Amino acid sequence: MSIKIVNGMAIPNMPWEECPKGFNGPIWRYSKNPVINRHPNSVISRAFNSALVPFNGEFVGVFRGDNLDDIPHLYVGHSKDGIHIDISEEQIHFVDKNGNPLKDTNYQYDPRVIMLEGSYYIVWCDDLCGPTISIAKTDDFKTFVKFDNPFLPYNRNGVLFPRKVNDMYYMLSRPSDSGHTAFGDIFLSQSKDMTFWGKNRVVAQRGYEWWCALKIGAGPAPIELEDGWLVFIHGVNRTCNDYVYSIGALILDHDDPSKVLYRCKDFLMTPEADYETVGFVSNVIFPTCALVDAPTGRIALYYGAADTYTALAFTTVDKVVDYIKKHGR
Ligand code: BMA
Repeated sequence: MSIKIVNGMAIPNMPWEECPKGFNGPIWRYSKNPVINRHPNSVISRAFNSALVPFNGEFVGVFRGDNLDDIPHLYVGHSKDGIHIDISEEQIHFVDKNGNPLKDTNYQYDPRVIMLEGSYYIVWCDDLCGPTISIAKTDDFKTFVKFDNPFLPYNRNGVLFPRKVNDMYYMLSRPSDSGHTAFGDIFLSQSKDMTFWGKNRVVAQRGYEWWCALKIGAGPAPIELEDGWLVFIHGVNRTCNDYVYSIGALILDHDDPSKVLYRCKDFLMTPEADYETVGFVSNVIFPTCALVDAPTGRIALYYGAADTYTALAFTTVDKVVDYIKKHGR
């Protein structure tokens, strides 16, 4: 491994499969995908666009579960191996900073889980008279303390950096409209306290390339490298049959992540497997979580497939960074 992961940890028990012989792409699918099938429990019809972290030698996560009325809520899930995941049937109920229960919002979706300063932060799309970003903090995945409405609507995709940069918390987001949003660019916002966000910068706009010509948005929490931040993204093509979501990547400047050092002009992965091309929303792959084993540079990338399944793909930091640079613009 030649590229060093900074502030990373060893996750020797995370899911892993070697690249299949003869496969030339930058990311390869887990041979036993999907890892979460339809109806993972009695209250959830589909669980996808979700995130796991290492926790006490095992894994814990926050999952988007679309209920039997199609409305998404957030659920805690536990796993010993990152593959067999036991999702709770009781949705997460948030409390305020004094521990008082908050009224459940109408829906919650696309959670990211970020380890930061020894705690875990959940960032997701919430309802505040329309979709926008919420943030909560937990130490035990039992009590989730919600910050006081940090973002205005509409914004459906928030991703926090795993540490302060220049003494500020950094958030990537994708401002949107209240519906299926025929536009989307990645912005960076800064905060001293997780509640008041500003100093907004445009990081990357939808592309000339067709796979990301309609919108782009950040995926999992950025991965810190010695000289940059590796960010997996989703990119959307508008075809005559509807939106197609692929996975791409950016490398942002280490000290000023509003600057893009490399942007991969080609997708890293596009919907091709049956569980990606056929489902509740066909032709969608949406990355939301990356487990990274710092000593080996192995990356296990979790993504929602067809808004129906949770799937897994693998790469290494060397392989993907090399690909981004060779296919960069
Ligand atoms: C996006 C988000 C995701 C969803 C995707 C495809 O805008 O709302 O939750 O996976 O659309 O439907």
